[in-house]
Amino acid sequence: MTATYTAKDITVLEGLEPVRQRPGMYIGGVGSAGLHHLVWEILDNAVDEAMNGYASEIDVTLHSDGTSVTVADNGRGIPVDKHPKHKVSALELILTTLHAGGKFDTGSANYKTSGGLHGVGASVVNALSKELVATVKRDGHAWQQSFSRGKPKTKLEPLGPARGTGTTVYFHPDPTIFPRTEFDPALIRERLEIVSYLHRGVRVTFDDQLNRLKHTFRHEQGLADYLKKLIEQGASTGGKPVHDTPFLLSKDNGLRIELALQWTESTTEQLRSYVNGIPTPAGGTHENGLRAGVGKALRNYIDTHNLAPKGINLTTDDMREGFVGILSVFMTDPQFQGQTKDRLNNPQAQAQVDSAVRPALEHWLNHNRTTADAIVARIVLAARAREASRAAHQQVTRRGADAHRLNLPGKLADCLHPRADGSELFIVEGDSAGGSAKQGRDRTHQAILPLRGKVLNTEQATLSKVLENKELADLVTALGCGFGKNFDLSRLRYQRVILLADADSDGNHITTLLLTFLYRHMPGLISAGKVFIAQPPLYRIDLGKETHWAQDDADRDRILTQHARSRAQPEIVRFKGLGEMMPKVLWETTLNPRTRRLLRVEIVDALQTDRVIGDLMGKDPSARLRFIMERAPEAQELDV
Ligand code: 28F
Repeated sequence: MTATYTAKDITVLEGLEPVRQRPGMYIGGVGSAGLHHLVWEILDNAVDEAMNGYASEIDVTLHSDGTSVTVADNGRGIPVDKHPKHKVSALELILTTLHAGGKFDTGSANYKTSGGLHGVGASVVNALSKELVATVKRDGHAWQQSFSRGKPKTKLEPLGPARGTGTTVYFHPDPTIFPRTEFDPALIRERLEIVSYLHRGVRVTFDDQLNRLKHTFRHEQGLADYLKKLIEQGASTGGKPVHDTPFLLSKDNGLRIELALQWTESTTEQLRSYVNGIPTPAGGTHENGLRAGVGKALRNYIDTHNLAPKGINLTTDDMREGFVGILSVFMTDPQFQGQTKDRLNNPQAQAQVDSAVRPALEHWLNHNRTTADAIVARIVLAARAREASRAAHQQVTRRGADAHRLNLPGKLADCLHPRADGSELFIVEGDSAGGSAKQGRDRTHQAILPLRGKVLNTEQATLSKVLENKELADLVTALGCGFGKNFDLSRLRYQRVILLADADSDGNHITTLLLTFLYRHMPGLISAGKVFIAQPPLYRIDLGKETHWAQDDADRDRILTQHARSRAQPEIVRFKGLGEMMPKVLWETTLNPRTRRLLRVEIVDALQTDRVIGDLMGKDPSARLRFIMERAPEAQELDV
């Protein structure tokens, strides 16, 4: 039974001066993150009221000035009765004194975090706001009190009869404390959406008056909905789930734990964890407990049903590959570590999560055998991939630097001094082009690897397909630096990797496929600036004794315009393909470091690249169509 608490229960009283003297101590800093902590603090109080079962709605407004916010809940309303000793209302006490924990509610464990960055209480927000107005509806009436920089500007004033109950807090951060007071609507929206996932059933609305957008979030299925969203997001970039039904857990054993997880074909692990609704991107003991619990449950299942493949040992890393999960724990007195307090430290959380997850997951695996076997197959695949790339890796390292003793692909025409400065590997499309390149190159520094036809589109292929593809396996061996988890830039056998394909759309397609493979499986090669695209000429333009080379139609027209006045009649030859070129011409125009033009491949915006590659190369044709239609105006040539 919940004892009703009122003003008399507020004990420890401290002034707010220290907060304005050293705000960083209370909100981590006065930059954008600190500014947004003011929102999170007030929001957490409303969420707390919802978590304790008294509020079902939370409404957040970013006002059109973009620098003030209102948060409202339909909970019980902060008590307004006068404190017997301090002669002021509970509301005023709560907003003007820095008292330890948050609200005390014996009904359910009080999950308010105490101390540190989180749960510093609404009083800190008050101290750091040039204006704050609190409105309370309870006992059939409404009350309001205004503050400035933590000090009351008015008494608690009755606003007359009111229907319903709840608390509303409007605040405008103090520009003398925060250099910049513009809020980020996207950040607020994202956090509110997560609140609606972590607290299933609570209706969270966001009225973004700055952008005139209104959002409503409500997820009865909580984490299951959250996981579905993450899976849908990842599905187009190789993250298709390997089983339909996710594993869901909700349990209270000293701490409350909620979990949703699913395995996909992706090669990365995606785990989002929260403590009392607060994100812990740096992980912590709760995540360690989850990994331990999952590892043990899977190992027990595999051993019980004798599913371990012969000759390959399965590691916890193999179990994490393709794993997508959301872990949300609620506990009293969480301890956060690190400057930005984004890691959970409580030691007992590890055992508590582990002992909740392991038996539940093991039970689920044994009662969903088809799903369980699909998950085990995914883990075995990860193990095979790891073994394969390790074998390729050892292949290279075992034979040391001496390229000739390596069992390099037969098609590779290696250079005399791989690994030396200036050593380059040209990946050339097609055997005929490969022939011209082998003849025209500088053998000391330039190696040629001809690739037959179109390489596999790894964006749409599962990991096993990628590994079976001979062309890509040859490429990995020739490069020598492994891929995926085993990528090791220091093993790269050349200083530069140059993609050389015909100057037509087929060539562009090959280049894109290769870039997709490199970006997905050895992004380190690209981010180290090792990958280039050669620019072979599409036209040769002879003007009298002069010869000019054009990359494409626009280049050709520019050259012709430039020499419009020359008396000589221009002779134009269009190259059908690299294989058509005399080796000497290929050397002069494309291979010779002194005369050629190379494009260095760079990842400017990883997120954007990830999305574009996913759209362009992934399974979802509508995304590709959208991409093309959006860029059609700027496309010079569309080979359809
Ligand atoms: C917009 C932000 O801050 N909501 C809140 C409550 C409700 C109670 C409470 C809050 C009593 C004396 C500790 C009401 N009735 N939204 C919010 N809703 N605080 S903050 O009480 C504070 C305690 O100090 C509340 C009965 N018990 C608790």
